[in-house]
Amino acid sequence: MSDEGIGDRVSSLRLSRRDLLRAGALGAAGLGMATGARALKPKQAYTQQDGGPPVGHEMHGANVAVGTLRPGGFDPTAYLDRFDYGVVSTLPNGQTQRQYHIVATDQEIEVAPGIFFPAWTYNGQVPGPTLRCTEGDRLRVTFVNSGSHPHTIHFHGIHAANMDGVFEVVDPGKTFTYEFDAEPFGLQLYHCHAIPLKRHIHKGLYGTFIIDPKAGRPPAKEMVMMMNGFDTNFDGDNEVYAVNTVGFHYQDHPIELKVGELNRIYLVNMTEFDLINSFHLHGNFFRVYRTGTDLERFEWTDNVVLGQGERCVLEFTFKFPGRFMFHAHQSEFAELGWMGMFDVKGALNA
Ligand SMILES: [Cu+2]
Repeated sequence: MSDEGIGDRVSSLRLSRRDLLRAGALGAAGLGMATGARALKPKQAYTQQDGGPPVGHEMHGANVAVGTLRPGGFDPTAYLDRFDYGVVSTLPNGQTQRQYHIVATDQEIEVAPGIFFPAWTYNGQVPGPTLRCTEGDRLRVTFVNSGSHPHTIHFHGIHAANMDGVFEVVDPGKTFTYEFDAEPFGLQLYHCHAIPLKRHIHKGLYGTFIIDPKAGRPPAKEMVMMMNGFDTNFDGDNEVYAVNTVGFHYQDHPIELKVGELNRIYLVNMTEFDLINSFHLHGNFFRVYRTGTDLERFEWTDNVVLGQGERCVLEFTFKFPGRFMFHAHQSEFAELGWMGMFDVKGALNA
């Protein structure tokens, strides 16, 4: 490309970044979430001036979120391997007990720089905290509903009917304690089951729930990835897609991996409104352990498709150093935020 061509591209990007920041600021001021959401759409990145027509050329694979997140908010990078093991004690019968405390609140969250969404949260974040335990542990989860609507926590797993978080709806200001043994081992999840379910889930009431096998899994760099989306203008369709809530976060902040090191992703799909979501890895293949409930049987592929509520454990090792994309293989989702990058360090592992 000639210098002139590069100059054109740079100046159009610079213009677009100002435009996008302005759009984001509008969103931040609560004047137009839909306006803010458009900041994620690729065509907006190539507008010559305010309201002007798109520039004649496109730049593929260069969709961006512009600006930075408000300090002090949810950090998707920290969320990757932040596990809540609860308050641990031993019961008289020798069983390990883990006590968790979860509070539902109404809280505005940032789903892309300057784009805010009025969420309902578990412990002030979307997704909620990743609860982690070992198969056979006794779990006691105290749930306080400090939100404005009735909620519950419905855990996936094997437990009694009255611990299922469906019929025992917890009204605002009320408390409920769920108590059950952790089984089976695998990658579970939890979410609100109050009705209308679609609304309570898309507002953000869900989280990952890992039950480790008693002997554990092989040592690895572990990452929790919740595929989700946000309907920022409430038209029944998502405007922003992500893993772990913030569109394009891991593109702007690549996840560092090492050549030859085992990586493990706990992948969960809680995307509302769309029938499926998917995870595709570049330059590599991974093992897929469906629901994480079997340590032996797996599928060897580079793309896995999940319906809502489905999850799987992915394991892979990089042979080559460099930057490798991971993203939804639905191009629309990828362009609206569900796009990330691994930055693999080290020498070729021949
Ligand atoms: Cu709810």
